[in-house]
Amino acid sequence: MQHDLFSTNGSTSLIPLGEQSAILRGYALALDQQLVAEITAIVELAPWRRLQTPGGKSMSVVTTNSGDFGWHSDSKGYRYVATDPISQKPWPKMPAVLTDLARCAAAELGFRNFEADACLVNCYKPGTQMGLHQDRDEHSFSAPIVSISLGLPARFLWGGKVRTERPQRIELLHGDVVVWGGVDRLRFHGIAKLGDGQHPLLGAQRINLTLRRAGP
Ligand SMILES: O=C(O)CCC(=O)C(=O)O
Repeated sequence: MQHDLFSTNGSTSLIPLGEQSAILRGYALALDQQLVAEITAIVELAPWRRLQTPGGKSMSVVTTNSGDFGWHSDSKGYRYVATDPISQKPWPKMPAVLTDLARCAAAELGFRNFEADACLVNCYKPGTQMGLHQDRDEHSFSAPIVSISLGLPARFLWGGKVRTERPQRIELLHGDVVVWGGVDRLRFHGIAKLGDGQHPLLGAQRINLTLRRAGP
């Protein structure tokens, strides 16, 4: 039972979102300092950048990546790339703590043997947001998405399979992990405008890590 590693304090509860999706409340809490140290190391090698949408708009959040593939957006479209377009080097290696955490969290929802090969790291400052979207740039949709929240609380927008379905708004807290896959894999989701605040570990920001299987 490797996933006991991540819920040793017994504080994790599973809040269902859909048939094959849930919030694992506090699942990553015991690892928060280690995760922040890994993010700091990633950002040293692949600094935060503000991506442009294919239509030329600046994204609200700043991002970076770790793993075999990194999510990128510019005038050529949304896609995964194997090298950082700024440094022309491979993205920083995915830390084992992230692949292990993602595998264990996915298994909690019944998605066995999830091997993430991409981790998109998003940094939100108060006033920034992420609009409703689907994660659909991956090679296949058979693997789930595992999303880790750190820092300031945020309202997660959890929509349906069509953009027009009104999303639920659910609070995500420092240390929460959201998993969605299977019939819920293409649900629209986003983050409402982040409120002001100061988090003891991260200050006035929220960092989100989404672990995906981007390649075959
Ligand atoms: O910040 C979040 O919790 C969600 C991030 C997200 O939807 C994405 O990176 O596709």
